[in-house]
Amino acid sequence: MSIVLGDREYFKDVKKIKFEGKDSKNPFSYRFYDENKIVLGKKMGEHFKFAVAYWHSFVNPGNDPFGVGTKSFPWSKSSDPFQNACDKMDAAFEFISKLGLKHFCFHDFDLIEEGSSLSESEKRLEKITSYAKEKIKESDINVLWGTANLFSNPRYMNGAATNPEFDILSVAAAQVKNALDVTIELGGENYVFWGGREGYMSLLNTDMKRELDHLAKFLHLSKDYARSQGFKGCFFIEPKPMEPTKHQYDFDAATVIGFLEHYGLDKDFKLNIEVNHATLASHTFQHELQVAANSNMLGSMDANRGDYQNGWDTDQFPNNIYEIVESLLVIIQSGGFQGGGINFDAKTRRNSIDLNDMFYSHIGAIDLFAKGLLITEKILNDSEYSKLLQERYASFDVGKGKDFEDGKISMKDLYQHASKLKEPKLISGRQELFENIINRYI
Ligand code: XUL
Ligand code: CO
Repeated sequence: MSIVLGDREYFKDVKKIKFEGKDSKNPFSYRFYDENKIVLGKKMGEHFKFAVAYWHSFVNPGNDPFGVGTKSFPWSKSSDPFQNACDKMDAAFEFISKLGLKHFCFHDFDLIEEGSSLSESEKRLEKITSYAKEKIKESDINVLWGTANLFSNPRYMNGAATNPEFDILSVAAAQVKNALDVTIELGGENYVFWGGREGYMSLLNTDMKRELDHLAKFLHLSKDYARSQGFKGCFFIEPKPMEPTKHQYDFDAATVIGFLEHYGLDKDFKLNIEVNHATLASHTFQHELQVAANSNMLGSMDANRGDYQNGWDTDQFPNNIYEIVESLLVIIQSGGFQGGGINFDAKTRRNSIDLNDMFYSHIGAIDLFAKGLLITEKILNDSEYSKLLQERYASFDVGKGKDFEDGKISMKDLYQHASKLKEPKLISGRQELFENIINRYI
């Protein structure tokens, strides 16, 4: 059966977004994002690999716990789920290409509505995958990562891979198998596991050790299956400390790295770090990136921001230049993302109901990262920042300090060195000076 692609234009008012330079007042232009500009040795576009999140932009109509959706999308109006899915995909590809981006991320049932049985869902996924393959072929848009939604269906109320019921765990496994098949079929570059409801509400009814063992087995089986199907990409775990469960098992980067190493998953899995998840864990985003980078596991990031006054995952589009510059310092100095890129896991506010709002939000965020990268380049190349940081550790570059780093000195050697010292001189951390240098370039 030959596939006929839809030809409706959904965003008629908007032409392709172009780079117009920093003085542009055109809200449909980039002021800093110049895809092919070489910055720090690489094209801007390659540093970032921006991706649009299917769920926030094309599926979620803006419902919240107090009210139904406010956004009436012109796609997905048919009573036929396949037609809806094709319309949604046409809109998504039009939007992504008008932004001049090359990637998107999806959950299985963002692509098409879940069926009433596993086999019905599987048929639907097969159909929309064929359609997506054609859309990918006729564009230069690819899948940054795919994933399975293992948290919306009521069957997952007690978790998926960590559910106390084996039958539910196996339904989750079937769903992951299908989502992996779709990701592989579409040439997806990576696959994400966000532990949607993998956690607990009360420890009283929870055997935590057993649930963690199950989660590790589940991830091993998923990885082995994907590899057996020829998947060469990276698997990412996305840490989050809470919400929807009181305590999520993938709490933060350090917890996840410990888990991966403990269960022998550290060769295949890296991390997808999300801004608002970091702040929910009482860390800065920069901290989480650095922890991942320390273990050579900085795979990808989900870009958004939280709200200083709210204690939940508000998933707002990023707009804080200080946070982005400090984060880019970590990302660039650790050699960039391994396999992944920057997925806009962010939603426009519930009252931002125009289609144009989807453009403003993405343009603003893309430009923020581009501006941040230009600032980062200046800080690293023109300022005394790197030198000052290096100097702070200069006592480990020579003599006994170097021997210590090289593992050539014992506890007794340290004792003898200390015994010969008077009280060591105190040296300032000069935090404000470091902050001033960053500010000089912002
Ligand atoms: C939830 C979240 C998810 C994952 C993908 O907080 O971030 O959207 O990124 O399941
Ligand atoms: Co996310």
